[in-house]
Amino acid sequence: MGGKLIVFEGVEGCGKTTQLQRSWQWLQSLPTSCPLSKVVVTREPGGTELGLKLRQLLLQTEGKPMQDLAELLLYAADRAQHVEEVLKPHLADSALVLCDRYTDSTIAYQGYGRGLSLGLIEQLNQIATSGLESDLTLWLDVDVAQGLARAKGRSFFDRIEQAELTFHQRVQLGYGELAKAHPQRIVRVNASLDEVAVQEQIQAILWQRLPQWYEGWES
Ligand code: T5A
Repeated sequence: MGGKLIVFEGVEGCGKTTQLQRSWQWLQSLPTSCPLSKVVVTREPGGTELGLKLRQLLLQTEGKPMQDLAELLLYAADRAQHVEEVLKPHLADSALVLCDRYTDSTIAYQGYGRGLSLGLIEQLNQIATSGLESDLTLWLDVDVAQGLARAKGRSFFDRIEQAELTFHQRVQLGYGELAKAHPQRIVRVNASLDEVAVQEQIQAILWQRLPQWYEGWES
């Protein structure tokens, strides 16, 4: 595949959606001589029509509590659809794909957060993605309480955001472990700073990676 997959990850309120949009705008603004065919923005859950319905089910606060295993399988279903319908076609078309959350979210949230088997999750991730990994994952690392305070600033606080603090702390621990285990793929960004300072770090990382990915890229 000619394209590259860049994933934005982190705990609630880490600012990934904000930074993904800013990165998209910056990449679009680069001179046309830069060899990027197109830059695409997508997300999990909810990057497809089916995924939007699954996202609604996953984040709604009404009804009986969702079983952890049911939650895991719904995220896997969303991913299986997203990989085939969105990611693979765009990557085959040499796009640079910016994705809000991917496989590491499931390891951090359902594995470290809910305590489900990491081996099972890795197997499911493998099945849902048919082995498609990110080329770069930007882990926006922010203190859990700081992130939740940012998220609380919005009117709607979804089912997962409502989980107890210790759940979010386990998720954060999961991201730390993942970053240690995959130092090439996962790069930590200090997300406790203001939006501009966070974006500067991301641009510096991308500025290093792009010439490695695209022949003829002048940095
Ligand atoms: N999930 C997902 C799983 O459990 N398993 C999985 O496999 C997957 C794929 C939905 C939920 O699904 C879970 C994780 C999530 O709980 P989501 O749509 O990514 O996933 O939901 P959120 O994490 O809630 O994402 P959000 O888009 O809502 O939050 P972000 O991306 O962390 O933050 P953002 O950019 O929207 O910013 C939040 C607020 O902070 C401000 C923004 O203006 C905004 O108000 N902000 C800052 N404030 C100060 N300083 C900065 N640097 C700031 N950056 C942003």
